[in-house]
Amino acid sequence: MTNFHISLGTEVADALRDGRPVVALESTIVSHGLPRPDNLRVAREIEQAVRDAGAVPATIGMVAGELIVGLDDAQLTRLATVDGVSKLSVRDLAVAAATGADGATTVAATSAVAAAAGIGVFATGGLGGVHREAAQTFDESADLVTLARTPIAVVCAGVKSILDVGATLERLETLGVSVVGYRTRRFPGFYLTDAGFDLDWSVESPEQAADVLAARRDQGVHHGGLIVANPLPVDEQLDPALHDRTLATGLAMLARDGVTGKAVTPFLLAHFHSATEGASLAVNVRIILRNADLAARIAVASAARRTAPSA
Ligand code: PSU
Ligand code: MN
Repeated sequence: MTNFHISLGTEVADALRDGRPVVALESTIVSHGLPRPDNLRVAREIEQAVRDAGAVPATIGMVAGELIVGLDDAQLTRLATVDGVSKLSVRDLAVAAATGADGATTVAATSAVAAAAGIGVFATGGLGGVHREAAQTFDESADLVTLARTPIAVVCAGVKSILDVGATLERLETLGVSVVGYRTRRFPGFYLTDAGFDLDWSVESPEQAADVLAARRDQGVHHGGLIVANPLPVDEQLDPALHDRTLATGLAMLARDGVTGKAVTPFLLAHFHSATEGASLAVNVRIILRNADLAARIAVASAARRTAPSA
């Protein structure tokens, strides 16, 4: 595991020292994934959802080159509101630190930093993955290779439906990343409840997810992530017809405007938010809040197992 120079927020430091449950949260969804001014309000709501379920939120990001686990409200506000916040994947962390940048961490960077800080559970919206056209563009999110080597449980609503979901699942298999559905054997597609692919495994409760984490420790699994795929209920998903139309126009705009690289995901998310007149934003927020709640419950169950005298 990488040794990052990390500043811990006070509350997070206390919780980790005492073995209390902590949930890592990413900042890219705040700075690049959600539109202003909703993003700051939602960032605070995500933290509150973690607290309501009994865990301590640790939102991760970089402020003036300092890598922080557990941003305080002023730091969170800065990443949500100032211009020029960089989107930081793992490879960017050192460069951004050395140049004193403000940056928001992706799933990849958040996972790596959280694991290094000793946090075992992380909540996000949707993972990055293999992009459509990846056979030509080679565009595959660093989220995948990072999860192959990082011991963390990521609660997400599958991968964003803007991706090639089947190819992403194949890559996760190759990379040895465990995938379990939460109360489902169908892989969710972020805005959509069901992305159209079966899963081999599911867990039925936060306690069972904690059992999986405990079994990994017992088996000496010190690298490799666990994806807990938590779908939206069908009646809360984005209307599939609206979704498909919006995706088609978004992909056409990508090609027309020549958008590539790390700009692709923020571009498509922003297109969804404007083209659906806020419908996708409401769905996106629901996804993240539900995942924060589930991640906190898993962290609570996991902490209880670690502190309980063994039977
Ligand atoms: N999930 C969301 N909104 C987002 C992202 C995920 O609901 O903005 C971000 C995450 O930070 C993820 C990143 O790691 O998109 C993937 O970007 P890329 O495809 O460039 O790797
Ligand atoms: Mn990419």
